[in-house]
Amino acid sequence: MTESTLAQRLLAGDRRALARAITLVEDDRPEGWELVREIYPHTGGAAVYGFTGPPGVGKSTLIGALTKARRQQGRTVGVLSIDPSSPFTHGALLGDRIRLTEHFLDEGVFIRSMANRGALGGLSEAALQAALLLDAAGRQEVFVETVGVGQAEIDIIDHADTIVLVLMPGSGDSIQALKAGVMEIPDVIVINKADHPLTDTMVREIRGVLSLANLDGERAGWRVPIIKTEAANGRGIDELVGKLDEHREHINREGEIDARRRRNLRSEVLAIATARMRRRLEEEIAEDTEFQRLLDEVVHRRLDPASAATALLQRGAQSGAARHDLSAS
Ligand SMILES: Nc1nc2c(ncn2[C@@H]2O[C@H](COP(=O)(O)OP(=O)(O)O)[C@@H](O)[C@H]2O)c(=O)[nH]1
Ligand SMILES: [Mg+2]
Repeated sequence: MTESTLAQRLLAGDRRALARAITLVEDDRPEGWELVREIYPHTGGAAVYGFTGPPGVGKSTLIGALTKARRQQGRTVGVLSIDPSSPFTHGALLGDRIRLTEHFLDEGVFIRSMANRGALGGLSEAALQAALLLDAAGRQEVFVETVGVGQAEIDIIDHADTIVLVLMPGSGDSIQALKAGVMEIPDVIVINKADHPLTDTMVREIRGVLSLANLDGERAGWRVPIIKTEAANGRGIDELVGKLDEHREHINREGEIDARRRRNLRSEVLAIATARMRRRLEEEIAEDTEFQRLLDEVVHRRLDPASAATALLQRGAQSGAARHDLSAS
């Protein structure tokens, strides 16, 4: 199979081509990056939603319910799960009662779990590429699931058009999430498992945290809604779908989506460049005796780390070694 055929098949929406393409980027294969280069001009059409929150709150179940709702609207769906602890496997959400078999059999739904592999910039970067592939393949709605916020260098969640923070009542984890300052991140907050008696307490707590952080007002004309759902039985899903659509309308108005995407792409370009520079530097010093001597100086407290870093960079600049082509991945 030549690259161009793969790209053509992908652009035509071929699911097998899509699966193969995602494997290429997941494995950090040069053909994968080439493919993304080729299809990139055809991306930007998908609505990308990021779902984040502690494990077990019901993100996957929620995405399952949203997938069903979107299919009923006749929209095609792509799901990317970057959650090593509860991956989607064929026919089931691993270790879970919720079956997504119906979706796996539906041509209009493409579900993929991404494992932790050593791609440049890590799993999140691979996931970003995968999201582009889904987009190019014509998936209208792309749901991305990740655990936690802000751990990775390149955080896929930052690249969604709409970020949904999912929490559940009565869990210490959720309170942790509140404390971790993640409240600035979401566009929509979902309290799932809302059949729990502590749900309204949780909603009040979150409102409190939002107002303490001065986030309870309008941010760029948008007030973050808190929505109660029971993903497992579909309760609240209609309201969530409505809010997601409202948010999309909001960001589409006045070009807010362009500003958002520009900001995200800026940080992605910087993150990839940083990862490459770091890799190049690591390669340079790997068998460098002079660097070892420099390090000895630091270890023996004759030179401080910052001065050693300055010396390392100056030396690189002088030799020109660090300047050579950073464009190859
Ligand atoms: N009681 C209740 N359980 C739910 C609800 N939504 C999901 N669950 C269950 O919570 C568990 C974790 O769900 P999952 O979607 O895997 O959470 P994730 O780790 O955030 O993706 C599963 O056993 C689900 O069946 C809900 O609305 N109510
Ligand atoms: Mg999950």
